[in-house]
Amino acid sequence: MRKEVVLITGANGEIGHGLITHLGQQGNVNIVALDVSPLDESLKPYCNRFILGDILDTMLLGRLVVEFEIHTIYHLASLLSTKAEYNPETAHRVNVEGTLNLLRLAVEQSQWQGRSVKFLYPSSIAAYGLPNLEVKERVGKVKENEWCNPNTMYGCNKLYVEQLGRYYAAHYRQLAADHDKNTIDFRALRFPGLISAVTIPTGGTSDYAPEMLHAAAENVPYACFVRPDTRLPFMVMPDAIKALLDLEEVPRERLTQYVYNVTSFSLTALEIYDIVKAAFPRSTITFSPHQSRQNIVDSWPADVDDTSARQDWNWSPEYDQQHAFADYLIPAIRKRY
Ligand code: AKB
Repeated sequence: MRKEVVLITGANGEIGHGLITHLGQQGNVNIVALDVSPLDESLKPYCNRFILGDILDTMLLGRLVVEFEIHTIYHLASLLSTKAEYNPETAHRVNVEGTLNLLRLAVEQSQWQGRSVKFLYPSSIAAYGLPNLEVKERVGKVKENEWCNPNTMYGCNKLYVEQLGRYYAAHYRQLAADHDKNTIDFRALRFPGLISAVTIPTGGTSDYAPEMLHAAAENVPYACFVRPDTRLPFMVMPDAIKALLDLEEVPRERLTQYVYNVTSFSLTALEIYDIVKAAFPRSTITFSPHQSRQNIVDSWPADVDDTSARQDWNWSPEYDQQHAFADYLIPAIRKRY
């Protein structure tokens, strides 16, 4: 008999860390983790198996089918927005072709199991693209189907994968005589910028917020790469994990869409600076905008409308701005350094 497991790709990433730690501590699922770099020591006790490998390696994914009965996939592996701009074609391979490999794996698993396999996918505010700052300020909160004209390879990849997920869930091989409607149960979240007390992201463009906070706590000078008035929506990592798990749990018939915005609070870089300075008065933070990265952040919305998630599956973040900094980020980061 094959073992029933949850597969988590991108295990070493920020969300991977949070998710594996949370699921591992609950202890009621078997976790198979996959990443291109060796698994972080802190995650080892929570994983039943770690596989060092690439999601582009189809032989490796094929071997997973032989060994495991995968009922849920959290496909977290991705090249983030800044990194992706340094090699857009590589980003496309990892973010799109890699995801296609996982979608095929999910289809194969669902055929073996005679039931649909849940596929949880973290999309992003990078899927949006606003033409200029005047529009960004004017539109405020954006809905899922508005302003989907991303300016980055990462954003294009996220938007396309959302569509691929919808296709695999509803129309995959629609002309085949044995066309099966219940192949993949695809569910995606458009996350805002994420801030964790435990890990520092690499290669993102919303990273100035966590970087500012961690650098201040470590007493290392930090030059913020966006202007003080730059506004983005954010969420702390425990709420990102909560959103993924809440969405995973909800019965399919309650979901009216495949992709949901989720968010918690919206802040300017200056507001983040003020909070960080108040907590770490000796920190040295300056603003030194990097024009190209600034342009990317300027094309992302100042806030998102998560009404659909609130209505369909009672989404609500546990941490508002005050609670996020005062009760989670600052105490945990202070302890860490
Ligand atoms: C990035 O900056 O690339 C990510 C994101 C907003 O998806 N944090």
